[in-house]
Amino acid sequence: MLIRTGKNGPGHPLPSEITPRAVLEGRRDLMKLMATGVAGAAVASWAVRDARAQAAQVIRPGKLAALAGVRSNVPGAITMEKLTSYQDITTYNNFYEFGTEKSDPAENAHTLKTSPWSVSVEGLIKKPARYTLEDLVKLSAQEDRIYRHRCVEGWSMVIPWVGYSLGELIKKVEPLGGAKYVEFVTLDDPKTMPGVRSDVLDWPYVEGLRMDEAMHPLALLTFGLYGEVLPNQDGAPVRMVVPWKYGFKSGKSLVKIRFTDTQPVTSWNKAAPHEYGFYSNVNPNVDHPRWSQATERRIGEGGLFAKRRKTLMFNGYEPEVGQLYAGMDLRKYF
Ligand SMILES: Nc1nc2c(c(=O)[nH]1)N[C@H]1C(S)=C(S)[C@@H](COP(=O)(O)O)O[C@H]1N2
Ligand SMILES: [Mo]
Repeated sequence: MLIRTGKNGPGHPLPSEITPRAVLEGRRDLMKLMATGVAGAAVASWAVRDARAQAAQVIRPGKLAALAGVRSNVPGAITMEKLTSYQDITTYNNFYEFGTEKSDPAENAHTLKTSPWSVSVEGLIKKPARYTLEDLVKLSAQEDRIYRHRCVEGWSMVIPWVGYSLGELIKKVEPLGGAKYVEFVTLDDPKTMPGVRSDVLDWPYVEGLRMDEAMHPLALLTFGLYGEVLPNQDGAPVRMVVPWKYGFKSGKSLVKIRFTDTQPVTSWNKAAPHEYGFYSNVNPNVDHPRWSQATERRIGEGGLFAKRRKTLMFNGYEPEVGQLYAGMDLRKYF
């Protein structure tokens, strides 16, 4: 985000073309998970079935029927806007551990080893534990959620995720009175992640939320998209999705969730404190020091001259999350 001079120009979409290798890797992971009985990671529902036809190459209807999931009952968790194509969601990524070009993660993330995987849940809680991915997947019922996704760079997508509210996990581990924040630490493995040898950021990539934000039902612990397990480039095997905040708040490939009494030191805030605040709520009224945040370009909508959309307060989730910030000066706490 700091350095934005992609070969297609900043934020310009790649040609809509499936990356065969990425698709194959995704399929293989799904099969692996199903073999270990963790089929819950991949669920689908009628809500996304039509749009999923776009990704027919990667989907085996027989398997998916057996995995039929549920839509969400969480208010705001489904938008009826047109879904961004599977191709765009899986070839236009930010995942600096695999390079800083939008096309790098789809090309490089096949080296990520997502099994075995575990997530350490620790800090100010009564029940610290290391969860295997399999246990984490089964901890609560998986839901389909269709969220808007707004990157701080000025582009957006609409993505059908699969997961459950992070709050379900938080309740299980019983936070202590002093727990005020949650820190998310993601994988830092120089052997499989070429990008962590660069010094664009201090690794590992760290993000954080205030406890009430983390407990909000829209904050999604995410295992899949488009009814498939997450492709590596989208943060396999487990990531956060916080739809009312800029995309960088949603850490990929999580290995640790830590409960703290002090505000976590987050990667982008540390790298450029005047540009990226801790809160980073989507806010069209507070510009980035180097560009406006008032509008956005929806990936997949036309070419260079497609009309930009107005960015909505809290990315359109103000009815659901506005109360979390009542009385706060959102210019100061950007
Ligand atoms: N570990 C890690 N997580 C990350 C990032 C990253 O570079 N590393 N990029 C963030 C940014 S800037 C965005 S916009 C989203 C992109 O998610 P997507 O590629 O699935 O759309 O991931 C976020 N999570
Ligand atoms: Mo982003």
